[in-house]
Amino acid sequence: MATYRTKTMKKTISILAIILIISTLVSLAVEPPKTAELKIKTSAKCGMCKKRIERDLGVSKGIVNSNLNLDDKVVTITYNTKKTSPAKIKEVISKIGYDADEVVANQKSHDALPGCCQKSAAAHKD
Ligand SMILES: [Cu+2]
Repeated sequence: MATYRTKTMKKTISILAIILIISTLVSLAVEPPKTAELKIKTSAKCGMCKKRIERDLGVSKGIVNSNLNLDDKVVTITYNTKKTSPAKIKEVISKIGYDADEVVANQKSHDALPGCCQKSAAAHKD
């Protein structure tokens, strides 16, 4: 009788373990990717601005990838939606010293940029 009970328990435990493993695998497979893409218009002027913005975004929480197009000054950002948000990202760009859509550049950071990178500078690429 005792052996029978032990066997049944072992069976129950292994069935429960299998159910647990399967449900974990299913939930992992169903989870949608946590990244989204975002385009932000900036006040970047040149290649230095591009490098500066991409570098600083690169070390910011939740940013997976960023690429600034110098033709239209739009930075395309891939970010982790669980770790950051469009509002936070715009705030980061403002703190680097650049306008980010409706968020105006942090004045102190902007004024600390090289002259050719400031908003009053004439348009140029390098
Ligand atoms: Cu610049």
